[in-house]
Amino acid sequence: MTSQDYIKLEDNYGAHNYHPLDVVIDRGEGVWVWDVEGNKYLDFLSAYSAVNQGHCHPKIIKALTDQAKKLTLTSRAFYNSVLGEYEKYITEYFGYDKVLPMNTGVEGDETAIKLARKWAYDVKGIPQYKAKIIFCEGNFHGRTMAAISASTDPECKDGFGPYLPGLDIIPFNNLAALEKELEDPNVAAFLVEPIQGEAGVLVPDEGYLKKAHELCKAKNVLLICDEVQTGLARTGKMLASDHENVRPDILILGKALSGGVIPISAVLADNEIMLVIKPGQHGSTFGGNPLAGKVAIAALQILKEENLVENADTLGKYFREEIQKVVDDLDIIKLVRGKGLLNAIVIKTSSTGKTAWDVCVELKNSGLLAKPTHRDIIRFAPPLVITKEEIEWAVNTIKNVLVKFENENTPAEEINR
Ligand code: IF1
Repeated sequence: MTSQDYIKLEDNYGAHNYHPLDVVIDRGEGVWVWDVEGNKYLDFLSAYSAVNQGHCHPKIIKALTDQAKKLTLTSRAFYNSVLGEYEKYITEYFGYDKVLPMNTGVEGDETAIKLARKWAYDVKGIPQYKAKIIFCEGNFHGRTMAAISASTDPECKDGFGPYLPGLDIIPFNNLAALEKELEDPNVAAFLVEPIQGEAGVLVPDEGYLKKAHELCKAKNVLLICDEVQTGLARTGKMLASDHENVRPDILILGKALSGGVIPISAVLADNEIMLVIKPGQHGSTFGGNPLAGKVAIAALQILKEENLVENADTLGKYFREEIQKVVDDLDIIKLVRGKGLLNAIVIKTSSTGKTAWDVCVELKNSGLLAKPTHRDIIRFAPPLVITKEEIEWAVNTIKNVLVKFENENTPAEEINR
């Protein structure tokens, strides 16, 4: 079968809820993937930062296969011989009293919302069902009804109402708006991505998260950080909130918690918050399964053993410096921004007629896989095990594609000058 055959299969039998690039990936190892024709690509998306440790990391695959032969799932109706070990490991790793294990990222967000509401009634004393949670414009927390109710992106949201009440929206990176919203005594929590991923890798002003946390503390409001995308070494710190020495009251992790192997998410908090949820009030068939426990421990160990925080920091700075030179040289690209190895460029679509999609198609043809977000933004997020040489290759590839587009789009009279 050729790539076109596989694409046709998906088109015929799968729901049309995605519009992928025309590449059919068959195999992955570290930062590289191969399509069904055997062409090799550098993965510059990492499954939206799930594959921070690289594709099929041998240590994670060993943890997975060893445990898979022994025990995969018990449900939480019984204890299992891995969960406690994992819970001890992850809580000590991040310095929280307790963890609540789930599967997908959005389940982590749902769990945090439920925790915050329950805490609001049981501990803070907000009148029953009056609790509010503040979100930011441009947020992305997943696809469930709660997450899309909080969304301001019409593409994610429109057509799916009625929406969940009790969610307030304020502009991102705006402390005055937060302060005003916090005047309402019924606010339970502020749920925020330290860097907005889907919005196009928007890095807020320095001090924003720190000050936001202080404002929340003063009003006895919980700070919930969604670090599903920004966490686990991606931005050059273990957590993006570490850049400001902020310790969220509730921390949500996902994606790279499994190194992209199986869906694993986690919500971390201290006893005062976590213990408001009692038996029967929340859970999941697969959450806390022994396979996930072993995989997550391996995935977390790798981040430290392979110095992925430092690598993301160093190579991220290098990447932005090099791409900044391209920004200075070319008209077609407006800017580069990001932290660590979570970066984005903004393409000037108006002047060229080319969209971020066109650039990604050309990058793919040059052996680099990246994904546009919105019309004019391309996210660059390679696995964190990437080397300097591979980053250099990527910079050159990106540069060559942009130069080609710039030249194609230069009007004739300009060339004559
Ligand atoms: C899709 C973006 C990335 C997330 C944050 C929770 C979740 C996500 C901060 C939910 C998920 C993914 C899901 C994917 C596209 C995507 C994405 F483009 F939308 F912004 F990563 F960059 N919090 N993000 O970023 O996690 O339930 O999916 O495990 O198509 O939905 P999930």
